[in-house]
Amino acid sequence: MSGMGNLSGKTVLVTGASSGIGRATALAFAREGARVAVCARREERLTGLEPELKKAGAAAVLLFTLDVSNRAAVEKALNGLPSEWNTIDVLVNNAGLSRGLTKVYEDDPQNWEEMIDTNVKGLLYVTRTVVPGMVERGRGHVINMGSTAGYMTYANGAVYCATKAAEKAISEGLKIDLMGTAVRVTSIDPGMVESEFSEVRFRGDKERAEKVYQNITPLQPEDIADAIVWAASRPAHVNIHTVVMTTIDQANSVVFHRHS
Ligand code: 8X3
Repeated sequence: MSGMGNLSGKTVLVTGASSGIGRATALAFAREGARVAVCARREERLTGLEPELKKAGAAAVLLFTLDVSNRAAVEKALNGLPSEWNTIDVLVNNAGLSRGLTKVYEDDPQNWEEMIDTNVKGLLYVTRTVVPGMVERGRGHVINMGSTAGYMTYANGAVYCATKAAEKAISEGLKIDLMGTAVRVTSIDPGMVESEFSEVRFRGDKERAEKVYQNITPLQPEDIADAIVWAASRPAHVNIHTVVMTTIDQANSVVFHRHS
């Protein structure tokens, strides 16, 4: 049922909303009757989302292009939001990516820069710009995308795992920093999710990407969106710190069950 819960009419910002978990999350908030602002780097992928968000039940929709790793662009876009959009109630720091699956001592440093700039610095830039308003208004919720990768490093994934370990530390620290305010902080930490994640990691190598999900039943972006909406819809005095979730076929970063 849309528009009936406590998210109805709330203003939600989802970064990296053009695909995968971000897109599914934007649609899930739309079904709750929220006012949904979405941003991503790829304008053409965002445009198609507008009618879908409206159809799903969004009370209002705002789309804008943003590369969260560009600090000046983040400040300009988020400080310049139209007045009816600048009171963000829920920020979903979803934008993120992995690049490469390689030994550190053989990797291309460009991969590290993209991951650290987006997953760590991008998250910080957006948070730094949005959270002061939440503190001032006495309400708000920051939901960060973590990963099981932040708990246990896997082979050839040192830097990606490091960015998610950083996300975990930043979420914990932000929660401490916000003590005494009404602003909540949640880290949603999934394992393997079937999205464009592996295709982006392998720079478009679909065959290699498909192998990642072969003979397992991965989580779907909608499963993560469910958890995000659940965390956001708890009563105001309840702070969900972390949600660690995997497919039934995954135990941790490295233990999988592959069907024969
Ligand atoms: C995504 C989880 O294990 O595919 O963050 O890297 S994993």
